[in-house]
Amino acid sequence: AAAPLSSDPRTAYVHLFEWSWSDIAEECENFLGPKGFSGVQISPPSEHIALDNWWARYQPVSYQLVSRSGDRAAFADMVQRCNAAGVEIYADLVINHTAAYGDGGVGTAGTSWSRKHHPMYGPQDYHDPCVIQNYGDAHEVRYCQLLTLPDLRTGSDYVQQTIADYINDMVGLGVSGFRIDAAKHMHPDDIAGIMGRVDGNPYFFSEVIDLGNEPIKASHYLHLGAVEEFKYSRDISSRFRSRDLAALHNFGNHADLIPGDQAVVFVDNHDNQRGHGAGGETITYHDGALYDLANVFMLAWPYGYPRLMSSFAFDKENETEMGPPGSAVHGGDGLNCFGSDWVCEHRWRPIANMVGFRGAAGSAPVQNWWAGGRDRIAFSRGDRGFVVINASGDELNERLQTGMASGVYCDVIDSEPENGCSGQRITVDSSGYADFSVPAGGAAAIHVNALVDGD
Ligand code: QV4
Ligand code: CA
Repeated sequence: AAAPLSSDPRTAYVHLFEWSWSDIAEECENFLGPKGFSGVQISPPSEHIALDNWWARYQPVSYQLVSRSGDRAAFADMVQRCNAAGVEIYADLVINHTAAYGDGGVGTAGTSWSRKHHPMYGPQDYHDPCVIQNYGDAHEVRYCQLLTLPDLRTGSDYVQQTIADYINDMVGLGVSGFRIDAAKHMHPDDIAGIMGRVDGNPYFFSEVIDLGNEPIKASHYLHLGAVEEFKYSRDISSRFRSRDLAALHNFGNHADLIPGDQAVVFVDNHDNQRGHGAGGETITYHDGALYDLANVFMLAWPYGYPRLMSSFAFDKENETEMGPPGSAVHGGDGLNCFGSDWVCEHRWRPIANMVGFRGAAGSAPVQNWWAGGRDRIAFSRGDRGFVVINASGDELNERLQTGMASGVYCDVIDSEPENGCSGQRITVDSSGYADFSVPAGGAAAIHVNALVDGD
């Protein structure tokens, strides 16, 4: 049941990693809706092992909607309020396995569990034990355990129906889509069997880490919906790290990547920002302005459905397992972002305002491509918007063809168009040219919905 994205008005969504349901509800109303975000990926909502580490969320104990992020009532309230703000909720579905850590305990809803003994499952519902060692063996990847996580018999009618009941419970509450965690570790036919039991037509996207060197490919999952394109994450980081922007002129447009209308794209995710999953040279919030630039490019470029990462702060060397801060994001003193334990990358102005750019650009094609050396680029999206990215160490001063109608536009990287545009303004002349001064490591962007003064 693939919901095609090409004709949808979806712009970009944000993974509010480990945010509470009440914080997400407020963020939908106060920020995401007004700024034109189309969705939120939430942390896995089911009961999980009681452990402070973030990865506890990926060890389900039961399918009750009672987690560190909140209880069922808070979950239902979030979904309803986000939907009312025009923001879809995408739940992270951990269905390949159940809990392992400590071999038993009491979950976040108070459920006692032990290995392969849960309210909804018994030992008969799991594959025979073996541990994945060789990612070159597709059968092993699917029928053996990821780490020590007991591997569900996802081909069985009972397991498929139990998982579908969990999904349908959330669909009934208004959830619009689902990330299929560890999809690589389930046969596509098993996932299709689950989807065949699902109500409605939610938006599914599969996590299949395919960097081209394993037998299981992202393309094997495209008939099920969208797929997270990890090659995009790898390539955008390597281009921006090496300041090789001129090479981006055809980005995403080669046979190696999955079709853009089925690709979920991102600079970093909750795994590779901390060296789990496919990591390496991934650019993250730790990289500061370079992270802004990579996200500005992603949001301006017409390939895939962009997912922004919104992190909590951690020390890259010593805190990769650490769980979220105890404090709320929306506390008594207002928003607890910026310089706090919540990083809120999605609120960094260049990133946040480029979501509006993406909405304004719609399906307009890339035109007016300009490259000034390797590390400075600019392009338009038809006559809907124009962006300049300067990854060099020097200020950029250029007169460029924007492809846009004449007028005075707000530079949305520099200020808020909806608040009178206190920052830099860009004047496009009657032949489409404008003068740009862009600081070293900075960007500038204008679009049709940020017109201060038309002719
Ligand atoms: C450990 C040892 C074992 C040992 C065992 C003893 O590693 O060798 O035998 O303890 O109990 C956690 C711990 C891990 C622990 C395991 C079992 O980190 O050390 O085993 O639990 O208790 C997240 C984390 C994992 C975490 C897991 C479950 O990244 O570290 O494991 O949650 O809590 C591949 C997959 C891809 C996957 C990626 C990380 O193809 O699907 O690895 N990505 C997704 C999620 C990811 C999540 C999972 C899958 C699992 O994005 O966040 O893993 O649901 O590339
Ligand atoms: Ca499996």
